[in-house]
Amino acid sequence: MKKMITVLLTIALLLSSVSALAVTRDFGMIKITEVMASNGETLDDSYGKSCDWIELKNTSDDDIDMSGLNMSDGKKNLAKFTFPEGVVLAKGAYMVVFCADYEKVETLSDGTVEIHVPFKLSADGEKVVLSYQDVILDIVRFDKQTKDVSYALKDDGTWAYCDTPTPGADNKFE
Ligand SMILES: [Ca+2]
Ligand SMILES: [Ca+2]
Repeated sequence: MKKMITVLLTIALLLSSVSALAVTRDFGMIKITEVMASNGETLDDSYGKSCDWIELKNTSDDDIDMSGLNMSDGKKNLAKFTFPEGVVLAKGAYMVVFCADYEKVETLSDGTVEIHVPFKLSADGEKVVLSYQDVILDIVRFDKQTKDVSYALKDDGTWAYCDTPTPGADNKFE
């Protein structure tokens, strides 16, 4: 019986170390995939507000602990928002961040994490920047935006206006 318990404990320890390894902080694998700087009817936050939004994707094969990753709308102040402890983006998953001009990170009743960051996106064009410790990891520059048309990453790595926005899902061009 004692041996059995030891074996089970060993398996439990192995499993916990495996799952710990599966959460990385490989921020270079977090990509900006879609941006909307003039949101009218496309997407509301849980308060019913149509804030501008940024879509991120975890392109790695591991879940990523986002804590410490910075986000901004320019290069002068890279850390307008820093992801707090406890935000994990699952492998292959998308996250939509609302650009609301105030900071709030909360878990909704359905278990999803809703993030509002303290800056807005200008429909006249600006940037979205991901960084860690002053190193820029991903940056997207966009020009003038039209209401409810997103600016989205294509499979070939280029960006284009997209009139079929897909916040939180694979980009789609028609
Ligand atoms: Ca701005
Ligand atoms: Ca999308």
